[in-house]
Amino acid sequence: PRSPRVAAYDRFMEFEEINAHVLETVAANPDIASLVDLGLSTEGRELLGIKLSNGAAGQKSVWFDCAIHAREWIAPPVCLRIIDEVLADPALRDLADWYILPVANPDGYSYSHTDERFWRKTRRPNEGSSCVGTDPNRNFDFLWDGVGDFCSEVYPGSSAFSEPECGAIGNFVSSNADSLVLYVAVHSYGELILYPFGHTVEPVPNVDDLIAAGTASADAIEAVGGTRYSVENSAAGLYFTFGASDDYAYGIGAALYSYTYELSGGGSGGFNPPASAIQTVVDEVWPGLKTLVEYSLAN
Ligand code: ING
Ligand code: ZN
Repeated sequence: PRSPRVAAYDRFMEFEEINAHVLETVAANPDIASLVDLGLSTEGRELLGIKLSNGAAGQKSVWFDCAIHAREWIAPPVCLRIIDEVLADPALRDLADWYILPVANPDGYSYSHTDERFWRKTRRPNEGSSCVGTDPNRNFDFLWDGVGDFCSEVYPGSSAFSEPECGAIGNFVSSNADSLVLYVAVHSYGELILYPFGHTVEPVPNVDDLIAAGTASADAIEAVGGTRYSVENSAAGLYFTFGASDDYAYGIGAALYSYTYELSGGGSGGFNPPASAIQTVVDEVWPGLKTLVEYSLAN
């Protein structure tokens, strides 16, 4: 069985359409797909993930989330492409159980469609300030750093996991630590494959495996159309951070393989590629993610 329609890659779907697609996909593939209801966002939107499985007990698992940053519209199509591919290929489901959350910050994502195209944060109001929102990728409960200005684009929140969207992912990751092998957060932009940690350039214990898997993934991406992603420690490759989601998944010992993918950019400022770029990005990144899954499960 297949989804009644595969996802659209010719336009940026709004949140409601993506969630409808997830529900439709689950309904049409009851033997393979199930809904992972992670609860509600601050404004009451449903955090709907999807599980794709061969149904066997004791399988390893892999996780992907997209668009935890609102404006990074190129990310959800990558999550939807994963769903399409894993639905179509039973061998992928024999590798692991796949968990995919196409829109991790639905309030911000919706706001970026209706009000402010380049909105990044969540939409929870900050008490005592007119500046709204928290940077969800500074809000995870691993070395959370509480210093920050409400109005900053990287405001870490009033406490670790103050944002229900982050708490929901954190709760899933920590409660599935026994089976989870790979955690991937899909962002844009930069053509980077980032591995932990964000707070230090000191190599983590399995840094050689993280680099080897990341490099195999980058090679698979490059093989499609020549785009070269570079594999870097997040602190060295970008900037120092605390409370990022991949650092959480790695730092609490849940996923030995943990990454942030920064997809290709486009448009003014980089966060605004045209819809015509979607197909190319998903076509090149899918083989990279498949390779990453294969590597992390084999090593
Ligand atoms: N970049 C990430 C950010 O949250 C990142 C980069 C990832 C930093 C992981 C630290 C850890 O700032 C974007 N584009 O959001
Ligand atoms: Zn981001």
